Amino acid sequence: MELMIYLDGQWVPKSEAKISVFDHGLLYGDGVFEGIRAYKGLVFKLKEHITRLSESAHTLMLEIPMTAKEIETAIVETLRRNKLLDAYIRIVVTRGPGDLGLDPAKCKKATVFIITDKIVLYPESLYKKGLDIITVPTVRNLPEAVNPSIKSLNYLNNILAKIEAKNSGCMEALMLNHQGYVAECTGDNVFMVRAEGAEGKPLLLTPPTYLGALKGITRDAIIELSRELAISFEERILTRHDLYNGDEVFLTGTAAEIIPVVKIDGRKIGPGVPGPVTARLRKAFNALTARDGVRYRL
Ligand code: PXG
Repeated sequence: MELMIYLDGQWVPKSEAKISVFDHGLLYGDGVFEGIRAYKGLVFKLKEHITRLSESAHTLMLEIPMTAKEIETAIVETLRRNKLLDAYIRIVVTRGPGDLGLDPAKCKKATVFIITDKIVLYPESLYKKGLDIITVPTVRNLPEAVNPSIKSLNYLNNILAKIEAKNSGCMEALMLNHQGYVAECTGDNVFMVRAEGAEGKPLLLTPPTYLGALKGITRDAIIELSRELAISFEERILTRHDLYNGDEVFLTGTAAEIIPVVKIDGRKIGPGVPGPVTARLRKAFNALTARDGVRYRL
């Protein structure tokens, strides 16, 4: 059976799911999106993703022609039609078809589509071995320009960083902000763990998102889980030096979930193997995705 795609209120086979070449999502990257996951019939953090989609659209003054409830129903129905219990969900809202000028006022109606499919970002072996990442020259977008908190269709900043990492033989890029502080990776937030204080208890750290990062929903989930597991947590401005000298580093994102990092710019992180705090958080995250979410049946 061909994959069914939700497109502007209807479900159409993948081969027929087409949008106009005049759509400003394509002409200008004018639009917003979300990447969501379903685990065994539970859509993880669906409300949070819809809220972020609405907030991104609000900032762009892009009117989504659906209510939050309608979006939720359309997502679940797309999963059902494709008989998917475990899936990666992509919802995209573009400015819609207009003319060749960039004025969004010429676009009369937003285009909405939903794809439900599978995604494999990194091979399973890398979750056991850990990633080797590299800092790239392209800095993360300035919040004063295109704020990284907007999950827009304009991903060239991240794509340039990804190209630079791959040119250097790494699968992922560490992006700094314009001041040289750690921002995030191309599709993931960054965390580190280090022993601090007299007792040397592990402290979990991640940079504040105002430095130039997406407010990741996986990031929020990890912060929530650190509380449950009584792991101390702090948002802190971080440099590359801080990361190099961490005991553990890991990345979080809907697609990648929790993936350990064992090398940055040639520097081994801790002993150079995935660490125990990362392992505990990964386990807790897997348990969370197995119990928490919007339930649906096929
Ligand atoms: N930073 C950026 C720039 C992202 O794009 C994250 C952080 C993590 O956010 P969440 O809310 O997912 O924890 C993202 C999300 C892909 C893909 O196709 C990328 C993301 C999500 C889904 C798919 O590479 N990035």
